[in-house]
Amino acid sequence: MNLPISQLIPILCLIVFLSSGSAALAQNARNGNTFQTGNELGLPLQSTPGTEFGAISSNVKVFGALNSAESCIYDAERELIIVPSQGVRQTIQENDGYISLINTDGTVHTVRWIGVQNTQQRETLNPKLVLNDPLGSEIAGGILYVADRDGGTDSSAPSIAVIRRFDLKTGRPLEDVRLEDSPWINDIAVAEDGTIYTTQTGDMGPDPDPQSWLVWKITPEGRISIFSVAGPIDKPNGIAIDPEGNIVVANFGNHDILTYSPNGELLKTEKALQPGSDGLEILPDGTKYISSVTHGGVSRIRPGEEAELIAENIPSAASMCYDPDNNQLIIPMTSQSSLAFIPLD
Ligand SMILES: [Ca+2]
Ligand SMILES: [Ca+2]
Repeated sequence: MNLPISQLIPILCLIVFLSSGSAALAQNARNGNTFQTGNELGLPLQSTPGTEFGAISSNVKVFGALNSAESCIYDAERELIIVPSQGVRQTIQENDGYISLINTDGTVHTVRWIGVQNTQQRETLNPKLVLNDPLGSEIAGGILYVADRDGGTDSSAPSIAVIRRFDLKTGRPLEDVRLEDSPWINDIAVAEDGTIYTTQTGDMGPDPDPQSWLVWKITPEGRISIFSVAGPIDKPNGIAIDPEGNIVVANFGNHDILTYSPNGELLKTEKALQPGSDGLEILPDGTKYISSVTHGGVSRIRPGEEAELIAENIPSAASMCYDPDNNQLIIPMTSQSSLAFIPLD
């Protein structure tokens, strides 16, 4: 073919256009569908281009939304309670966890904020969304942290602890932290400098190995190490940072509530009124609230005082959170897929 240059230019332009178009298509296929959060209650449930969202009428109150929720965390910016649901076990269905936004009166704001997509749709998202069996949750530095795990789908797929991170504003998944040497983690706390502490409750059956009871530390640079193992640590569950920046651990295995300095020195041992601790919340004045997941009571320990029970017989009282705007504790009752609210005085 011997064409004059004036005829070649449009053909070359067309080739460039087509090749850039196919490159864009390939890029889109690689990137998958854009990650989106779910809408608050209304229609449509998920943002759809070209469709206007209509919020549910203000005279409609909705309750429910949860499925085996183990923890909650108060989002002071939104004035909403963030609640991760585990869904079913890994052996039944992977990646079915989701995160709800609950109003402070217990009504539902958003059933599925993170995790509006089904398992198959999540595979194609960019960034990809994975939320398997989320347990403890925490907010720090504009990031939502959730203790989760991968694997555990059958005996050939070992369970590995993973800390999921999400941008608190947009809900977009950020980089995970994988703890290759831990099968699963329970609760999570983040210090002011960004250091993450997380509990590995470990062996709970007869003849347990105390070396499996430990607290992990992850530096802001991502270095993973053991903060504390065995000793006074007995099946650690709840973890929180106190107003002095110390690390407080609630043992599931006995009554002890342990306070450690950031360099790992045991500073104080207090006692909850019941063993089986799960939830641990520390208020700005240093008052500790501890829920027993096995005995159903909530212990309050005011600084320098003995523990007192402020509520009893709450079924599977797990990793609670505190709402300072309404001065109330919120307790996920995992086995009941419900939230308990306790106004404080
Ligand atoms: Ca699940
Ligand atoms: Ca817990």
